[in-house]
Amino acid sequence: MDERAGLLERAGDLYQNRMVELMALIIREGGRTIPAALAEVREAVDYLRYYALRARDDFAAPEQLPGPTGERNEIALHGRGVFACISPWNFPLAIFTGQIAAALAAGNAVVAKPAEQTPLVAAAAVRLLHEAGIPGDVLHLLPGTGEAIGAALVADPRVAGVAFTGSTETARRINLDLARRPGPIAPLIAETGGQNAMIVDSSALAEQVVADVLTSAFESAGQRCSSLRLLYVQDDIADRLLAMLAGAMAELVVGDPALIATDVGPIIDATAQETLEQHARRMMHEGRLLCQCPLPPGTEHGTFFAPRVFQIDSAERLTREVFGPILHVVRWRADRLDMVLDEVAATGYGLTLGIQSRIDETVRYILSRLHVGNSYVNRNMIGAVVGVQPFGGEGLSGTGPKASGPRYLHRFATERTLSVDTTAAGGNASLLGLQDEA
Ligand code: UN1
Repeated sequence: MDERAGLLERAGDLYQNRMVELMALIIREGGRTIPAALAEVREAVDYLRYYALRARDDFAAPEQLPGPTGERNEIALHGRGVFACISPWNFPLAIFTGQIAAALAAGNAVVAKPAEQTPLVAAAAVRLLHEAGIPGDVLHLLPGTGEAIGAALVADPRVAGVAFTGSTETARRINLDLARRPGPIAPLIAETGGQNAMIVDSSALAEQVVADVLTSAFESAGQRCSSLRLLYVQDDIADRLLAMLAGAMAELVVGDPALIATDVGPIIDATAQETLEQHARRMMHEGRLLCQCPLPPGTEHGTFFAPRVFQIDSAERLTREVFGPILHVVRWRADRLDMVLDEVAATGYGLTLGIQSRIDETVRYILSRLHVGNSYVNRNMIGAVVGVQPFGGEGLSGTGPKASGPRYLHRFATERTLSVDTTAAGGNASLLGLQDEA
């Protein structure tokens, strides 16, 4: 496995050397802003290096296990076979690369199906992985639609496992298709959506909350599964905080992501834009528009959507994840924190959570009540760092284990145990370590 790790590290160096070219593609095809594209290339490099490191640590040699005298036991990790990696358009390089790097590091071959919207970024990435020395028959790029290519891949009994990042509905469909097909029982590693909340009490520092809300809700035009969707503000500070938020939003620049001044780029495509428009129309009836960013000249072409904030009475108004720059605000009374927590829990998702409070007891209480994959206290709630903030949710938000966490690679692998009687005739103690060569 050391050889694989070396190739992944070399790919990391190649990505780094081609940073500008990759960024240009991410901006052009994925609509990401310059800082987001930069962060994405760096994240992809981090995945390559992190999984290489984990493979060296966990996969290099079998682990010897304790047992009675005269007997030796060991356990080793092996690749499962061919992994299908099905990735989203919202991190066309980082998540695409992360899934592939993990599957390869664990000893698998990979068929990678990128999102239909971002095949060029994927092709550039696969070219660099091949250039780094990953053989062509070990890593295949298979662009196409989910309905045709994704479904065919999942249905194929030669596929030994699936890594998927995308919607909860699609993850369910993949799970069903895997269950129905003949062949091996294949694991599904799914990272899906969220209905992510930030809970703000009256002890929070309003200036900090506003900055963190802007980043969490509107960076990447809200098109991250980690993005903030539901802001719960304690009544006592809500008027002041929401006025400050409206002021800050008036300064957000929506436009061409290739311009350094742009804060919020476009929506990925016209279908996604229309879904947001529809949701906004419904919110105009069911909630109250608190503020909306101006759309500057030039944005009438393309798929731009003005970031906006609606006040609603309850999270129950949100029937599904709204993937874009729409923030929902719910005000809560100081004696009703439990109602807030029940409401957030009732969404069934558990991806990211923000807590803004300077009261440790409140923070601890909220954390004890909600079951969420990534919680962030007194900071923004996006941009999990590889190896530092392993990422992924529970419930409707995903299966785990967490991407860039210490146990991720293990799910891509199978375990084999070998037991040898070292006192038996012939003394075959030399068999131990045999799995090294497998
Ligand atoms: C996604 O948006 O599909 O922490 C997941 C973050 C990113 C989210 C990636 N790791 O913002």
